[in-house]
Amino acid sequence: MSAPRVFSGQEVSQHNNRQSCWIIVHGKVYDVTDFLDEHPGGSKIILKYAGKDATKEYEPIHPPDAITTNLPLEKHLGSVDLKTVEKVEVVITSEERARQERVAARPPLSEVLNLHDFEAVARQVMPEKAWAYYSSAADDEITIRENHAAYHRIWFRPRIMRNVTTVDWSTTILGHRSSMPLYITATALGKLGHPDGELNLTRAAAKHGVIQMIPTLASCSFDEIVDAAQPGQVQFFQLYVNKDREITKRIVQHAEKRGIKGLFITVDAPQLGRREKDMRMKFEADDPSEVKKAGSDGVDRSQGAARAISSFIDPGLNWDDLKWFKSITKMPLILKGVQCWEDALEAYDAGLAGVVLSNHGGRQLDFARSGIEILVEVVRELGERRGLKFPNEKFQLFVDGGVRRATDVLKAVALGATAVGVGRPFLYAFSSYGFEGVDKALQILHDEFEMNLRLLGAPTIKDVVPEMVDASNLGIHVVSVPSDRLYESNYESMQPARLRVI
Ligand code: 173
Repeated sequence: MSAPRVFSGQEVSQHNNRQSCWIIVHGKVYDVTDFLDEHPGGSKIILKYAGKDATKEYEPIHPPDAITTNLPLEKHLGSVDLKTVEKVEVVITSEERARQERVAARPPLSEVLNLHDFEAVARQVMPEKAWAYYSSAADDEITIRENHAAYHRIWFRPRIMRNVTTVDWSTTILGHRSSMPLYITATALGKLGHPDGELNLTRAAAKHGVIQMIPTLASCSFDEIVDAAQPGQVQFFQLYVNKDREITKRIVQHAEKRGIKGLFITVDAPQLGRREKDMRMKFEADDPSEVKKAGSDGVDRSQGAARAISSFIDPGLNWDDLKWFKSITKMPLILKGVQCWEDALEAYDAGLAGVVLSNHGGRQLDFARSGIEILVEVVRELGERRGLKFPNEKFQLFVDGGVRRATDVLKAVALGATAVGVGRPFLYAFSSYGFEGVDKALQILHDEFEMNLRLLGAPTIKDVVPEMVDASNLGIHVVSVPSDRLYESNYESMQPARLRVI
């Protein structure tokens, strides 16, 4: 084999058009001419970087190996002498300057008192597109709000005169110790919020003894995230099932080999939901002539970042596939995105290790019910039909969506959940403050658990029992509740279509 070629920036820059399109990513030169029309995000964005260094644009939305696994080897042309590459001119707009000023004016972490605060800061300091992507939810965004609001329909029945000198909120999840009944759930594209992406979560999870669920669509590679873990640190893996089952098999078996302790198969996203806040953002960011050309580059670019990169997900996934999953891995299998007792029962009967009662953070089917509401019916029906008691070691119930306080977690635990997944608040924490933000978010939760266990009269998590909550209103969707001012002031109104500035 001949030694890889080293190009000069000048040479690469000649290939700056549709007929011959080379790009530089992480110091390597790729010929993407034939790939232009296959790029899930459309050809236009690649052509913008034709002949140039695309690393900055590429990094947040692609796992590092995306090019190497998708582009035939003969298109890997060699490397480039980076000293000779002209820097891509970054135009700092007045909006960006204003944003950077807001970043500098972030409150110190000592003034961040709760998880809502991270959201309030993130909304102001994150780049607009990243904020739109993380915060968006399906259609009219009714379910995302319901996820949080549902917790308002559950009230406590605390016990008094119990010795709560010492309280302990640690537990076990799928047999693994966790310092609290909570895990960091999978969320895609971490580098949109911070250059270290998901590694912020790995490091904070290690420090606090909580479990991180690694997403299929992380910005960091799977191996980077596993490598960043401390010896003995437990990680789960969230799987989007690829239409090509050989790829799925490779991913799953690799995860198992790397020591992943639970496989959470996402079952609520055969097609990605419409996140209009995200879509509108992408649309507005392009130049006005784009309106006429939408779709002309082979991809409907108005669909937002997530849809563009999700076309590999298999909508054909069905119950018959579970046998196959069992044949390729010994990891415990959990379905993530179960939304009624009938499917929870089917998962139990299929011998799975558990289910996550979830509507994907309100990002999929609008008017899907909250996980906490589904929990109550699952506990009731699986109790009646299979004699199960929850929390249950053999078949564990998890809930995610809308959790902002330890009291939310304790409500779910009282109602039978083993643990609760938290996603966006940690994204907002690292987008605003990096690792220290996630560290602080977890410390806030520890403090909230300690106080709330005392006030509930529950020395340990096992003492948080169904009798400690009144969930009788949970299924009634229209009840008057005191408004949640922190949450409501962060929650952004959706925008209708606007006239263009000509
Ligand atoms: O909710 C999401 O945004 C999500 O799960 C996803 C799916 C595919 C690509 C990117 C994100």
